Amino acid sequence: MTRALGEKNTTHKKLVSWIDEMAKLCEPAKVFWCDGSEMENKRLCDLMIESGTFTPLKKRPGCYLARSHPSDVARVEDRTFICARTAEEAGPTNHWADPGAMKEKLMGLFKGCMKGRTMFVIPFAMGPLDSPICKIGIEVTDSPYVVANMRIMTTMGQKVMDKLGADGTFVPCMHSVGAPLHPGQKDVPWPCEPDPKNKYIVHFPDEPSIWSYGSGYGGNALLGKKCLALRIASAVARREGWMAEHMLILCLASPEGKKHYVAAAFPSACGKTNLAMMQPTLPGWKVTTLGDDIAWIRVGKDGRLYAMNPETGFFGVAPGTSLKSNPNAMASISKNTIFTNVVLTPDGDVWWEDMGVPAPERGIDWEGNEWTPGSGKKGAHPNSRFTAPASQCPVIDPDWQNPEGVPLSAILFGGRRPSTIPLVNEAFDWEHGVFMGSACGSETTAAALGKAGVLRRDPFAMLPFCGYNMGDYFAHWLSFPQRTDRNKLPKVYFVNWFRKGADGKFLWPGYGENSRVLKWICERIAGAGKAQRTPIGSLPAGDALDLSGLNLSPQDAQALTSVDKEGWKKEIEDVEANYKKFGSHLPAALGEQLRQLRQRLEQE
Ligand code: TSX
Ligand code: MN
Repeated sequence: MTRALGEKNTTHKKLVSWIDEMAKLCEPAKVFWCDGSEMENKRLCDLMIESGTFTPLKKRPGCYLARSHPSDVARVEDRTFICARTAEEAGPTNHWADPGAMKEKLMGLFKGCMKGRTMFVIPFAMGPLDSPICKIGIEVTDSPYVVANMRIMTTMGQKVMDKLGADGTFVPCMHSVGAPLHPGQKDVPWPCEPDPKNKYIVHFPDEPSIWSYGSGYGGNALLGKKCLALRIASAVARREGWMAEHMLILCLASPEGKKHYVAAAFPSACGKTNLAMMQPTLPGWKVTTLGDDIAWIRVGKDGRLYAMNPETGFFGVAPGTSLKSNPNAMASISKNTIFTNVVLTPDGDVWWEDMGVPAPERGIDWEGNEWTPGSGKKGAHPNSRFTAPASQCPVIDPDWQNPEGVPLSAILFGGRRPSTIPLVNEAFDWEHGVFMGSACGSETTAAALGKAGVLRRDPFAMLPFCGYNMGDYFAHWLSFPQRTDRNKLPKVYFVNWFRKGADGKFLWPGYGENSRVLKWICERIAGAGKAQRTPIGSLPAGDALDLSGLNLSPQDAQALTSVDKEGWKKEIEDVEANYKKFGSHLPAALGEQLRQLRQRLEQE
């Protein structure tokens, strides 16, 4: 049997009838069932070259540049909704909307929204197909750009359809750019809804299903990622007894070859992708990468926590990515990569700010205009991106697609904290670790929305991604000692690469030197590393951090690993103020952690 490109490729009755129903609603010119093949991808990329969406890059095989509409450059948090039954279930950190009223609104928006366009049906899986927590989704979209990106970021195509079979379960994910094409109307390179008030990123965690309208960009449109693998998955994981987290996963191997798997959560602009692919400066130590953004974590048969990356690609921020900050990311994007909103150079390559190579004399900026480095304007958008296959990362871990995941030795939380917070702090126990996660936060950088230089609490780096009441999410984390032997749980740490001295300069060199911190963590896990017990947690003992060959003054080393008592008193007040918004949903155990911390500090 041969099948023509785009023809139906399933016998799944519920899926076929849902697609029929969606086609009736959206009124596309045609329906295209994706199989994920090389030939299909080539066809779609050629069509996008023709429509002006894609510019092929002469200097990089299999690479394309896309420029978005200037109004469609980032996730739209204020247009993101959780449609739980009650506002209380969505909680104080989410925008809630009544499910019935929102469904009605969406029916109106999606009515005829794909006129003149092709409706693509994308079968995708988050996680290896034979993982016990793999989830299959079907994304329906009128954007070929979304298809090409989903092909890199997820397990996508015929193998997923085959796994789904005739009656498997899937998460319906509806997406439209919200720009129907009327007869005779000329298409644009990046169709979308220009009115920011008319975009909707909507989650129905109880069904579960996802509806996204008006944006073609990243997390708004690639529905497997933030929408499914974090917001929906976090709600499902709570019901099923596992965790969906905004975490990188790495493997650290010691010179003796002992492997430790570590998951780490950081708010945005802390260099999560850089840490995931880090090159240790300590001789003999090796880092391999399992993921840079999302970790699904469950209790394994042996009672340990196993982490798995549900994605297959990196959707990374381009500006700042260089051979210096992240050589492994630079190698990952040398081929088969989609670039969005970066500079096009005259020789058919890409460029962005802080790429570590001289800017071209002239180029085309992210808005499609002639650009010179002297113009005073940025050439690449600060949120410009690369979409690259994880398999192309030179240090991808051999177990990155192991369906069982990898056993975690440690969980790290972190943030951009210029003062008070030490370089590394080990939690006394699981509950203290959950407290650290709940107190996670970062000083905003110029690139972020709103003011720069103010502390924003971002519990577990999940503020925009938790699909239910965050107080209940804290309680879910606290439930893990009841799900397994607490001695088998990973140790928890809070790290801060961003402490500054009185002169306003970073005290810690960061990047590959962070291996010194990871080494101490490994030694602690092995039971050897020395620590000083302080009121805030266990810090490295005076000589416990390997600082050999580092040009770090004893005063700076001391500042990085000691307790700033006055700073911590302020910290406690701020965490307590942040806790207030959770009301009765705040677990008593966290109030207790706060009380004990305050007491320990006062007893000093
Ligand atoms: O990614 C970063 N990491 C983690 C790397 C494995 N960044 C970049 C953050 C923006 C995305 C860092 N920036 C890190 C870090 O550990 N540390 C810093 C702060 C810093 C910046 C520049 C220097 C040192 C520290 N440069 C010099 O001292 C020369
Ligand atoms: Mn992220």
